[in-house]
Amino acid sequence: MVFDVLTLFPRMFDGPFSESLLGRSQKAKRLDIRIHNLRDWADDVRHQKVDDRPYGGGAGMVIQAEPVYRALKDLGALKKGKGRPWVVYLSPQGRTLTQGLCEKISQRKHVILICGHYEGIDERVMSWVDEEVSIGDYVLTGGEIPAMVLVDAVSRLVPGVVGDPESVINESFSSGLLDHAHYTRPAVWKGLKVPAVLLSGDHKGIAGWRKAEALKRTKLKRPDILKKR
Ligand code: 4HQ
Repeated sequence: MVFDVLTLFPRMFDGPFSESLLGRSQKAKRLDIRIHNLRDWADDVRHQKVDDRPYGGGAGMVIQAEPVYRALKDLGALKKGKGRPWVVYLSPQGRTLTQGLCEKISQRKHVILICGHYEGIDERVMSWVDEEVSIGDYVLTGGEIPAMVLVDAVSRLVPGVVGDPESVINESFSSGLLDHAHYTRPAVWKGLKVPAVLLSGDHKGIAGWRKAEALKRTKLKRPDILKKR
């Protein structure tokens, strides 16, 4: 899967994408995450200015339409038909990112993410945007962290990124329930015991306990999820 990220702050992505599963999967060519500096498409190559004051006045700056348009054009988003990348703009006005939406996006081969900063981008580029996505109802300083969240959650659904496909299947939300509790050695820690069934080797018993546990937790912590199901 290919992600092209358009941002004014490319260095913000250095850490999160170079470590762990995402780092490894890029080396293994399962993922190609390309970070682009929007300033490379600036009108004014010398000063690389890509923002300006908002028409009508008010606080902050607005990212101009032209650099975003040029970037989208170079990345193949303006052509029509199959093979055209899916263009996502991260903003609080978007559809809330859920596991379901991540699954839908993970079906795409090529996704372009536009990270807004300051007050956002000139509304006129919205005609090239396929989908606006929000990571939740709070205001961030820019779309970079939302883009990282989306790339992370979508990437782990790409075959091979998570080594054992079982861990993707048994995950919170995939089943419509929260995950069950987990324990590891030692079997007794500060007097606290691991539930006996998990040490029993009884696979049916363990599966039953986990299912019941997941249901109990979901009822207790996220009754809203159960209602939706
Ligand atoms: N921002 N989910 C404002 C967000 C956000 C969110 C990104 C701040 C866009 C212009 N994006 N910029 N929440 O708060 O996606």
